[in-house]
Amino acid sequence: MSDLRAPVTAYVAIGANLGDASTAVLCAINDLAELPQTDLVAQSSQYQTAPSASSGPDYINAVVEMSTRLTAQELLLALQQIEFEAGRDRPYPNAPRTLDLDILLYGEARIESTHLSIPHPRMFERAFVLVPLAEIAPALVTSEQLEAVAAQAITRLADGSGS
Ligand code: PH2
Ligand code: MG
Ligand code: MG
Repeated sequence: MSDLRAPVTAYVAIGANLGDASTAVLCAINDLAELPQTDLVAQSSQYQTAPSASSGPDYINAVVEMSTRLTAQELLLALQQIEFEAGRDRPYPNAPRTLDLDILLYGEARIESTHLSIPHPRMFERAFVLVPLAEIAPALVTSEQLEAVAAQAITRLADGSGS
């Protein structure tokens, strides 16, 4: 008998604002696509965004949709490993970072544990999450929610390498 869990649709936010942030986001998407028991379903464009309650250069942000048989906890550990391999340092909350990977949604799950809150508690306050999420999953974001973050600076970057 198979003990495979059913696949779950998860959305992950990607952010970086140190070093070559655009390449870091692309590499992270490749790493996410290679996670075990996981398929990458969709990826948003990259967006340049002003730091929000953070500092340093502008961020590059994106959101991906994945179909995964990993549990939320397993997915969290996998994301932390990718962040670690990208040189992520955590000197203080919201410090500039080489790579940040946050689970926004994991199926219909509602999780409140020490290390994991799903849905992400601040996702609806942030244009850098809602705009790329709306690009790949328009049914998940209302026009009122987008309107509420419309004052936040965000620019969609052209596809491709930009060279
Ligand atoms: N992430 C934060 C805090 N502030 N600002 C932008 N523009 N993009 C981010 O990814 C971001 C942020 C905490 O994770
Ligand atoms: Mg974050
Ligand atoms: Mg994070």
